Formats: sequence, structure tokens, C-alpha cells
Amino acid sequence: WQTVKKKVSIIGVPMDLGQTRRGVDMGPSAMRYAGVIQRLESLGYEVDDRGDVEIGRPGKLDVKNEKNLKDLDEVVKANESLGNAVSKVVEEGNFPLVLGGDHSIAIGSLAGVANKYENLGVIWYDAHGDLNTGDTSPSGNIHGMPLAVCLGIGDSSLTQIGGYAPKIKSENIVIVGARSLDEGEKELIREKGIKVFTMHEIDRLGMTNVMEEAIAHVTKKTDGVHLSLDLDALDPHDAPGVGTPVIGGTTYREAHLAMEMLAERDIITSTEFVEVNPILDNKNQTAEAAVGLIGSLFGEKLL
Ligand code: EXY
Ligand code: MN
Ligand code: MN
Ligand code: MN
Repeated sequence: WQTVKKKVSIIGVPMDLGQTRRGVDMGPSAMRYAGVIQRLESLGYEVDDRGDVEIGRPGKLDVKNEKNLKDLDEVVKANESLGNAVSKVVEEGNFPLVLGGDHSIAIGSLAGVANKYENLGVIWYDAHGDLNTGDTSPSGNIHGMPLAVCLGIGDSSLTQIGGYAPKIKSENIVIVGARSLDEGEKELIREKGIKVFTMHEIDRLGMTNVMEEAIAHVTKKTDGVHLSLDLDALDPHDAPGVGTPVIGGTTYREAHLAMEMLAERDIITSTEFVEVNPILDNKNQTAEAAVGLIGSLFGEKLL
């Protein structure tokens, strides 16, 4: 009885150079081990695993430079290849599911999809804003910068990945789950009028209302929506295997509800699941949580 569904193409990105805690490069393996392919197949999808993008090694070229962008050259190179791989998936009419890797890989994913749409919407489900540049970043870690980069803000070697900038417009973005923002990020949010549902709004309105409003916002002027899901949006109790945990996050159930609402509305056209770090995890709990959320996003229901 299963209806014909779009083919899902998986691309692994064992990237750990966008930050300094090693181990997040094992994220794609951990999610495969947690059964992501079988999970999608059991929902009736045809899955084609395209393997992993090649990543350089840390510090080979430059660990930190005067631009305050750690391992810039390697991060650029990997995101160029990822952009090409994702672009091919979209051209073939398949759904790109990118498995990270640290969040710097959103630069490549969005480079690969954004030029396929007139106006791409983005849901950024994250404890952080990822809106830093080399000038505002307290760390020099590029995983704290991808959303700014996709808005065309930051070093041109990053913003020009894929050969065009910007990838997205600030009015088509919504951030959900934020609870850690640097001063420069707050300024950018105000300046650009970016829609943010912090944990405060989630507590106050409830996840159902937040997602209703978030979906309304990202579908208003768009013809596709990318979901960028950082596992650190979940509370560290439910997702301990992440490099930058922040107390007070969304629960496992709230995250599932969000995915289930996206599945009901059927608005997501590409996605990435990032920041799973098996070394910091508790018996693959975070990768399993990620795969469960992928199940819900792709329409899994109990009854
Ligand atoms: N805002 C901090 C920084 O830029 O260093 C922390 C960023 C963490 C980014 C994580 C993956 O979402
Ligand atoms: Mn992030
Ligand atoms: Mn984060
Ligand atoms: Mn579920």
C-alpha cells in the first residue's frame, strides 16, 4: 500500500575542522550504525548512500590565521565538494540528507541547494545562532559561523563557496531553540530582523505554537525549505554527544513534535543533521536520537 516516495540520497561529511573537539568526524558512521538507512527504508523510501565527502586533516595548512578562521582552507575545500555532491542529488530529483560532521558543513549543503530555488527558506534548529564572523567570533571556530556565511556575511572564501552569494535572505530564516548567542550575533539578528524562537518562547508558547509560527514564517515567500538540525538544540540530557552542549534545551519529545509537524506539512526539501560526537556520547544515544528524529521528519508514526 506504500505510495511512491522520493528517493533519499545520503551524503556523509566526516568534518571536524569547524571546531576543536575531535570525534564529530565519526558522526556519519554513528548515525549509519544507528540504522538511518533501514529506518528510511522501513518507511518506504528508496535510499541511496553516496558515502562520505573527503576531509583534510587539522592544522595541515593553517590551524588559526589572522582572519580568526580556524582551518579555513580545509573547511572551504570540503564544503566545495559537499556543495557539488548535494547539487547533483537535487538535479537528479532526489532528496538530500546530509549527515555531519560539525555545523560548518551547512555552508556546503546550502551552496548545493540554494541556487535550485528562487527563495529558499531555512529552519535552523540549534542552541546557537551560528551567526558569527571572524570579526565577532570568540573562538575562531567556523561551525559558529555558517548561518552568517549563507547570508553572505563573512570572509569571501566562505561566502563564495559554490560560486554565488548570498545563499538565502534573512527574511526567510527562522532559528528555533536558541539559548546561547554572542553579542555580535545579537546585533546581526536585530539588524537583519531575523526571526528567532529562543527557549523562552518555546517555554511560553509551547512547541506546537512555535512550530506553527515558524512554518508560517519560512513558507511565506519561499519555494523550498532546508532544515538544518544541530543536535545541541536538544537538552544535553537527551543528546549528550555534542561538542558544545548548553543546558536548558528542547526535550526529546519537543524535538520529535517539531519533526512530526514538519512531516505533516511536508515542507522540507533538504536537510542536514549535525554535531553528533560519538566520543562524547553515551552508548550512541545521540546518534540514535538523531535517527529517531529523521524517522519522524520522514513521516514515521506509531499508528
Ligand atoms: N557562539 C560560539 C562560537 O561561535 O564559538 C559557539 C558556537 C557553537 C556552534 C554550534 C554548532 O552550533
Ligand atoms: Mn550549530
Ligand atoms: Mn549549536
Ligand atoms: Mn517519532
